[in-house]
Order: sequence, then C-alpha cells, then structure tokens
Amino acid sequence: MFVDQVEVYVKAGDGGNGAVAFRREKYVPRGGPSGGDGGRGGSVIAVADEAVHTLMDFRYQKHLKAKNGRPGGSSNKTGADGEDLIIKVPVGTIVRDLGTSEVIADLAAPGQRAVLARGGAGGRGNARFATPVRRAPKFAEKGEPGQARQILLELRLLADVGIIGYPNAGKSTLLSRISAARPKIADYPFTTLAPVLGVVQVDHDSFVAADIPGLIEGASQGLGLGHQFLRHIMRTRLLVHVVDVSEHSGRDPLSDWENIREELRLYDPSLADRPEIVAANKCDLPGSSQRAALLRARLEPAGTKVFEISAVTGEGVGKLLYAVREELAKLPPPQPLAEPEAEVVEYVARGPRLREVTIHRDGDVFVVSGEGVERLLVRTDIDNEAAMARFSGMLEKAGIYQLLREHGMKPGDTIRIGDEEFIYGDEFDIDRD
Ligand SMILES: Nc1nc2c(ncn2[C@@H]2O[C@H](COP(=O)(O)OP(=O)(O)OP(=O)(O)O)[C@@H](O)[C@H]2O)c(=O)[nH]1
Ligand SMILES: [Mg+2]
Repeated sequence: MFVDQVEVYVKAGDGGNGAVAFRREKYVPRGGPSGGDGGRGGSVIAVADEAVHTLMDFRYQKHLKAKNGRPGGSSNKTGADGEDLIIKVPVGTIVRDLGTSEVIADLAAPGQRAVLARGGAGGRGNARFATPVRRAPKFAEKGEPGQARQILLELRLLADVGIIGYPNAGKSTLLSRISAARPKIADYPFTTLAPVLGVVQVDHDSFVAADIPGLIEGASQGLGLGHQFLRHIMRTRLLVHVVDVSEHSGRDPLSDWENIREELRLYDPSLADRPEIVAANKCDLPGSSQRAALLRARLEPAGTKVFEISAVTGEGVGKLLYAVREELAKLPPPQPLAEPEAEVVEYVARGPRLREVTIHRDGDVFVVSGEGVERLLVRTDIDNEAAMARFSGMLEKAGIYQLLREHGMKPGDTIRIGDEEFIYGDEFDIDRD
C-alpha cells in the first residue's frame, strides 16, 4: 500500500533534573556541592532513506517518542542522555508543523536529517551554581521539557520527468520500455494505482521518471485517482504527456490532451507552465498516423514538441528520450521547499588579541575555536574566579559573545573552547574593566 501523507505526534525526551548533593569526606563536616547535571532528552529525528518508499509504517505508529534524560547524581555524576528516536522516511518527504503549517524540512536527498522534536536540556546540578559567595547552593535546575508537536509527513516524489496522461494511454508500458521499473500493465483503466519511479539511461546521462496513475477530467477535484497523485507531479521538471492516438481507442487525442492540461492548471496554476513533451503513443496501430499529424499540427506551432512512438515496439522511443535529455539539460535543478537543516553554523570573528576565531554549533553547544583563544584558555586558571572574569572580558572585547548572541546563544547555553565547557550566564560573565 502506498501511503504518501500521514499525521504524527512527536515528543522529544525531557531533560533530566540536576542533582543537589554535597561531598562527604572524612573529617570534613560539610563538603562542597557535588550534584551532577541531568542528561539531555533524546530528540526525534527523521532521516531520508532510499530503501523506504512509503509512509505506510506511520499509519500504525502515530506517536513517536524519544527517551528522557536521566537525572544527575552525586559526586558530580552527569545523568545519561536520553536516546534519540531516529525514524526513516522516503526521500522527498516534506515535514510540516501542523500548528503553524510551516515547512520544517524538505528531505530531498538521501541521508538528509531533520529534527522533528528537540530533546530538552538537562538541568544543571548544584555544583554549577557555586560561587565564592554562595559556596553551598542547595538548589539545582530542573530538566527542560522536550519539544512536542503535531506534524504532517508528506511524500512528494522527486523525479525529473513525470509521465502523465489518460488511463490506458500506455504510460506504464513506456516506463517499462525505458527503465528497469516494472509497473503493472493491462488493458483497462487505472491499472497503475501508485506512482512508480524508474531510472532512465540515455548514453552517459540518466534521469528519474515517474509513471503517474492515469488522470481524468475532474482529477483536480478528486475524481479518479488523480488528486492524490497530482502532488507528485509538482516536483517534476518536465512532463512527458502520453496520448493514445490509435483509432481503436475511439478517443479524440486533441481533447484528451486539452482536458489533462486543464486539470493540471486547475490543480496548481504553476503546472500550466511546466515544460512538456507529447508522446503520441500506439503508432503501431492503424489510423494512428493521421491522428498524430492532427495533434502535431495543433501543438507544434504553440511550441510543444510531439513525438510519434510505440511503447510496445520501441519505435520512436529513442528520439523521444534524446529530446527529453536535451530539454532537461536546459532546465534548472529542482529547488527544495526548505533549506537543509544546518548542523553546523560557522562564521569568523577577528579580534586584535585573539586573531581569527571560528564559531560553530555542535547540537546545542557553541564551539569556539582558534589558536589565539585556545592558547589564552590554557594559560588561564579556570578554577580562579578572577582569572575567568579576565578571560571572559577578553572574549567580550573580541566581539565573540556578540557574535554568539547574534547566532542564538542565550544565558544557560554551553560554550566549548578546547577541552573545556562553560555555561554562558551570571557566573561566567563579563568583567568590563
Ligand atoms: N499496440 C500498442 N499497445 C500499447 C502501446 N502502449 C501500451 N499499449 C497497451 O495499452 C494498454 C494499457 O497500457 P498501460 O501501459 O497499462 O497504460 P497506462 O497508461 O499505464 O494505464 P493506467 O495505469 O491505467 O493509467 C496495455 O494493454 C498495453 O499493452 C503501444 O504502443 N501499442
Ligand atoms: Mg499504468
């Protein structure tokens, strides 16, 4: 069964709570704070996988939840992170937030990932809140709840060429002739019930063609199988419109052609401008050449090329493929609906002391790297409040905090420099001397 649209509820794991604990040492009545941080909650992540062809699995699995982070422990033990839930979706899946109807991601290439729900940060343990004046904090931070939302997964096949036309026109026969795909072929309408993709090789080039189930009048309003599959035409760059020109079909090729064009336009006006090549099919049958000539006389003056073919004997199919290849070469590559998620954001700051600094994001952590800043940190006694204040002040002067804030850093976020991690916030703040 081909399922190409499904609603699911996604819930990321909550962050574990930070712990309140104190060191217990012999002869020391009250040791320092030692409550560890909670682990971060797992995220729900979608990955585009070429081996997956439908969203069917999600019909029976509408709640997708990742694991919670574990709470922090004593002796500064950090709680374990919750495991991410990774789900595999077909290439071409568009992810929409149902609350806002915003497109969250367009997983247009194999291996592309999108976070559907982000895991909550772990709470910080009381050890993190110790300062020279507050040596024994009796509080810790609670874990952040994981993100939850209702989303729509929608598959829109990615194909260079959409093979369209009336039922029984010979679309599947054509695809099976030009590729290794084996769609069902039979002499009755609506044989093909779901789109089928095939890779077509033309000399050293190749392209992907999709055999779209037959369209009829009213398809744009939901008649036939049409409506459900018209969305898959949206992402093709070129249409091969198969028209049955045999006499025995008893059809009028020109009105068939016009009707389908009209349905495309009604479904989405942008489809009216989609480049198109017409394949006048079943030319091995009697009476087809006059009918093909009539079609050609009407369409070619308006700029639409017509090729006479027989999908069964292969006659004319080679010429059609060369024309398709030539046309595709002129067309721009398809544009994704959303930019791929940036796993890493990088930019560069220049400061007199710290020279070149690169900042990127690794998940939720802001990583600052650069020879100058790393050397400065090595020479800073990080257990000494005053030394850290000086270090922090230098980051501020170099404009590094400013850049981090512009890229979304908030108090409480983690900054990593070299092997050390810091929390951006009250304690690790700026000494503006
Ligand atoms: N003689 C002849 N018959 C053809 C040709 N192309 C297709 N046919 C026949 O037409 C019938 C329909 O072919 P299909 O390829 O199943 O048609 P389709 O357009 O995929 O039909 P749907 O999937 O129902 O939309 C089959 O019996 C084919 O053998 C052709 O070039 N010549
Ligand atoms: Mg078919």
